Amino acid sequence: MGVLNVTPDSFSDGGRFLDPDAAVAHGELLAGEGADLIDVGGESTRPGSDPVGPQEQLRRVLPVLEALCERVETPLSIDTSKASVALAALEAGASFVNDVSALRGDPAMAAVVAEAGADLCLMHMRGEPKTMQEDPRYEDVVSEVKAFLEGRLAVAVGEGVAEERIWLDPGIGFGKALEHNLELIGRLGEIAAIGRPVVVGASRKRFLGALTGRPEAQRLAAGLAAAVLAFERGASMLRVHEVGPTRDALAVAAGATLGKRADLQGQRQGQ
Ligand code: HH2
Repeated sequence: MGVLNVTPDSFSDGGRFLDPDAAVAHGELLAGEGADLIDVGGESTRPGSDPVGPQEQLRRVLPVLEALCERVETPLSIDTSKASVALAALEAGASFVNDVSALRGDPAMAAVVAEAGADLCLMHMRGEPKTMQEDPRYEDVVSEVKAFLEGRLAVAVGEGVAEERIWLDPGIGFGKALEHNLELIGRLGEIAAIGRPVVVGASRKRFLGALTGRPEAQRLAAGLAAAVLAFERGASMLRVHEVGPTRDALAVAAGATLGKRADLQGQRQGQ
């Protein structure tokens, strides 16, 4: 999943793609690099950010979605928690709703997704972006995130969203300290065991800076390591800013996984 932030204030690329032409060109680049999905968002959810109203989100993302629909084959996702934004994006040709509030941001969201037959990503967040990084605490972060996602999955299905269209995301960096992010990646298999495909967004995030001492623009290698670890532990989709390098890293990780299986098979056959 390639990230396309049409915002003035996203944490790593704020302002770069606020101009619709620049945003469309970047979307085409992500598609050319082999993205399976392009996630278009008009609201930053970085720690400390203020919410952006639906009108302004639509003003930012709609022209970009409309143009990309014409120009790329890649499926499009709308990154929003607002039902009216999701509805207009789906009408413009998006087929995936990435809701970081997991249906808690707008009571009308589930119906919009259900009626459109769209895919839906439900993400875990502790608190809200403005305050979520103020001393987040958990007894056991993995079991708490897992219980939350199971609960939101049940709500979504109860409100008519087809279960086979639902993706789950532990929300790396959303109300989590360094050790929480590391534990969630390390024990991602427990989230995947819920039985729905898992999305992980670690790209350029602050915990990578804490581990490497590098600013956002220099966190690609750290992000690739996180993507490979998440893949190994069962992630089905990686939400990333750099699609080409991530595809390469995952091609090697997937090849090695296949190799491991072939190796085991060989051992079983006594070779
Ligand atoms: N992370 C961000 C935004 N949306 N959606 C999902 N499903 N998972 C994530 O981890 C996730 C997300 C934050 O990253 P970014 O879009 O680069 O920054 P900003 O929120 O500042 O626009």
